[in-house]
Amino acid sequence: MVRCYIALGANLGAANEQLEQALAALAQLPHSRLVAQSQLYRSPPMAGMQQPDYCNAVAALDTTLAPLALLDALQQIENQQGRQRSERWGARTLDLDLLLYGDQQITEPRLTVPHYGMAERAFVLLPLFELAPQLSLPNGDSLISLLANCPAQPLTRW
Ligand code: A4P
Ligand code: MG
Repeated sequence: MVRCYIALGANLGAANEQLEQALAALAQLPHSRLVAQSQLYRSPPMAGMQQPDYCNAVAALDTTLAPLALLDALQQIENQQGRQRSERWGARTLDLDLLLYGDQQITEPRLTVPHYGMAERAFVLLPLFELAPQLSLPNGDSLISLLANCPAQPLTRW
């Protein structure tokens, strides 16, 4: 089993219900075990986009699925929950990003791990810290140092 961390985000419809439904789907994934889930947080959209607030959370998943098989499974959950891919960073019913896959660094056309944006995103780092305060990235950066250097963002409990 490999310990993975998945970021969940949604800002359309009942965003918290989208996240709860996605967490239930993660718990049903084959060859996997949902280990923990953070609280749900509310955060304004990045870069001042004119969109509704996001509901964000992070889940810890142990899995024997290979990285691309896990990505397929995450995209299937997104699609089942009505994700329409239109503009980049557009409002979305559900976004599932694979943050970490054990201590692997992955660079494939479809998959970059660690997720490229995580170090700048308090709405990712804080829920991750809730689950794994001692965590370090494959490059050795500690989560706590990333949090200390992350741009401040308003983040509240959902
Ligand atoms: N892909 C590559 N690496 C990964 C990975 N580690 N995890 C590829 C997931 N996917 C990965 O993603 C585009 C492609 O990235 C996928 O086909 C996959 O092969 P996407 O989900 O279709 O597109 P996207 O989500 O619109 O783009 P992107 O770059 O993933 O957006 P972000 O960076 O996820 O940002 N503000 C707040 N407050 N909270 C948010 O959650 N989210 C976004 C989306 C913007 N603003 C936000 C939030
Ligand atoms: Mg995404």
